[in-house]
Amino acid sequence: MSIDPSRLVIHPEVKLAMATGDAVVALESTIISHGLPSPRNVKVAAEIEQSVRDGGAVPATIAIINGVVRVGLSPDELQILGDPNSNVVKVSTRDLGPVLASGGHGATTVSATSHIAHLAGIKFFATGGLGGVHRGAQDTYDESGDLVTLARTPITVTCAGVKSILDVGATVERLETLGITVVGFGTDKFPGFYRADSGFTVPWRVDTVEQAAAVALNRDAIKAPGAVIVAKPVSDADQLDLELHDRVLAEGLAEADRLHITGKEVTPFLLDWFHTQTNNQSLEVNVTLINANARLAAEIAVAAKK
Ligand code: PSU
Ligand code: MN
Repeated sequence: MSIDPSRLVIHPEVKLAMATGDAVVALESTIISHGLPSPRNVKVAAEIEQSVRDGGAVPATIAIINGVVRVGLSPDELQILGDPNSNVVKVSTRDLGPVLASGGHGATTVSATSHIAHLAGIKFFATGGLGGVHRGAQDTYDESGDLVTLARTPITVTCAGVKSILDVGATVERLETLGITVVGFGTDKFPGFYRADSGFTVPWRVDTVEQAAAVALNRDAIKAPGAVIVAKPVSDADQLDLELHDRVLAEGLAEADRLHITGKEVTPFLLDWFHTQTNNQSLEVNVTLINANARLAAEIAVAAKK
């Protein structure tokens, strides 16, 4: 596939890795610009890339810088994304055209990152949590664009499930309807991001990176159109205290409602609420799990090339 080089630039290290058949893992940038507080976000962005390297793969963080999609970023570009004063737009797939046309900066969500990674030929992607069906969606229709993109994008995404700020049961149902493969990594439970067990189950389970790679390779062989989600729970020891979690969640949902927060602002608002209201305990869980996911995605990508 030929890509217009004035619109999309693949970092030389990523290009070389792909040309030589080395493992590459895509990373999203919304988590940097809109999911984690500054200045910690820039440090975490570098740590996540290191976790991919520790797992034996080359990281390709994806974002839009000055109206150009970048697959693989320089430290300066990570800095721009993490700076609250750089006017970075949250970019889902539908926002790609307008943000490129504007010449501005954009942080890509799971949706836009999956699309770009697939376009660039990258098969593995690690993130913290997917977007999903919001609570009250039966009235608001608020369902993340992540789900429909994952329904049509053959990529393997390692994540810790979805956050309990969402309607987890409805999200699990939509993943099924949309034909998105879900496998638990070492678990039969659908992970709940801050908590290891969301209370819902997964339809498939793998226990090794070779088994996860086999699912991805067989999906490719049969050209199933949708994504494979490898759902890895945070360890029991690292998860957020249940009582704290439930209290902060209830208060955050009530506050979002009171402030009439809607649309793409809902997720960043609730993430920030969790971080401030738990005294950053949720932040530590978030950082721990994203690094674990990045490393696992790299190991699966390595296993897939054997
Ligand atoms: N869930 C998280 N952390 C995040 C996000 C989701 O636990 O940072 C980000 C991801 O980039 C995801 C996006 O793709 O939020 C979904 O936003 P929305 O619900 O507006 O589609
Ligand atoms: Mn939404």
